[in-house]
Amino acid sequence: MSEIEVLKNSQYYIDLENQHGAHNYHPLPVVLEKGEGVYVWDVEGKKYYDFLSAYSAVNQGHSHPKILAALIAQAQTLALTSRAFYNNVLGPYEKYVTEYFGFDKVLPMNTGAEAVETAIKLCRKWAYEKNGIEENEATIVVCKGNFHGRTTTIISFSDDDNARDNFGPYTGGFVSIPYNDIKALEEVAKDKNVIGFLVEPIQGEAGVYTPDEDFIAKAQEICHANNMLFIADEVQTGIARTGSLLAVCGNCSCENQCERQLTYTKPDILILGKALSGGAYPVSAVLADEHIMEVIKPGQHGSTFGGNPIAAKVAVAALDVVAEENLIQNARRLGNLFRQEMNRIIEKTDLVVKVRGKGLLNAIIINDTPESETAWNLCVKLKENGLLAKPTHGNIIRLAPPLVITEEQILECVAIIEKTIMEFKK
Ligand code: IF1
Repeated sequence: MSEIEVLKNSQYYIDLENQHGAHNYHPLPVVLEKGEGVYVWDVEGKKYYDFLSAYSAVNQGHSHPKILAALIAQAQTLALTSRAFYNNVLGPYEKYVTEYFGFDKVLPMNTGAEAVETAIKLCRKWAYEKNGIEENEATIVVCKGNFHGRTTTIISFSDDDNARDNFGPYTGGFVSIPYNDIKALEEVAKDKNVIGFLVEPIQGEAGVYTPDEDFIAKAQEICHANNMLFIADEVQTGIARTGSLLAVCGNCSCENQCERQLTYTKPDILILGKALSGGAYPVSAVLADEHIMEVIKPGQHGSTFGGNPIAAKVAVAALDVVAEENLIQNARRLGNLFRQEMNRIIEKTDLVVKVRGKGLLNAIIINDTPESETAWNLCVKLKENGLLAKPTHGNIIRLAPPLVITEEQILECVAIIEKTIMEFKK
């Protein structure tokens, strides 16, 4: 019997995922097939603006030709050696990325969570071997509302029940303080076993919380006054997303070639991921200066794919694109324009109460309870009008397009958002 041609529409693919895949996500009902720059297309051929950018992994735009060319060329040459042997790609990448961000050393990994785990292990080892902290007594400070990944250790210090419940027993050695609370950090830092502060310079998943202007700089001061390492998780905020090379760069915009302006707060350990590859390949990295990184000796940490030749070439291309296409300046300028336009819209509606963010990492707060479906339903309407976005928590919608977006495109997106908000019925 001839096979009836199954109509492979969106529902076909949604059903496949529901039937054969773990239900560890609740995606918006759209099935994507193609991406290019700021646009994605679904299987029915409908075109959308991507206002999530794969959670800030696709800062350089979908399928960037320069990044793909680097990936394809290296994949056709030498994809993976493991670190059992040297290769001719890793060293040049390590030189490039350490000079790009101003650190002595890099430890290459694959996912953001792996890089966060690496930073935690590095900080602990530094404390035991260089500061005489008693074995198993090391404590790292984290913030309430944090999101640093989903491994067992990382969710051990999460206060999001959904991310943490029933995954115990949990890893010890962490103490939690309110985000943006310098006095609380000062207090916990008095404990000699407190050895580090792991923090997102802007809390993305919590709802794009931007701290006080001087929070990061003051936090670093407290760390250094108490022999603690300042550990910046820039997996989501880094690589030009917030209108600076790094969110810890404060108000620098690299126009003056990053002369380490006063507003730059250099972390002791810098964690990168996501857009380090432009979304083309899992690439993450931990950067630190020699006096910290030297505590890791051969055989003490690593991963099969960490720093593989494809990852190395892709990361160089992805960082080249950030500089060549002035993505820092574009994110800063268009982020200001976007918030200005959103504030104009907020004046005309009571559906949205606030817009907040930095560069092109923004969020709007919907005038309803976090338990309501309003933010979700608004995202479904945005999808119908050609723009893809998704709520972070409850009533907060993250709005983060690729940084290659133009002024004309962002104004078109503002028009879509305005139309959707003004027509929306709760
Ligand atoms: C998911 C959230 C964002 C991160 C920061 C480390 C990691 C992430 C600041 C880990 C990853 C991703 C994970 C992804 C969705 C997304 C996310 F909604 F989960 F919380 F962006 F806000 N540090 N964030 O944001 O990096 O291991 O994923 O490469 O798990 O659903 P990863």
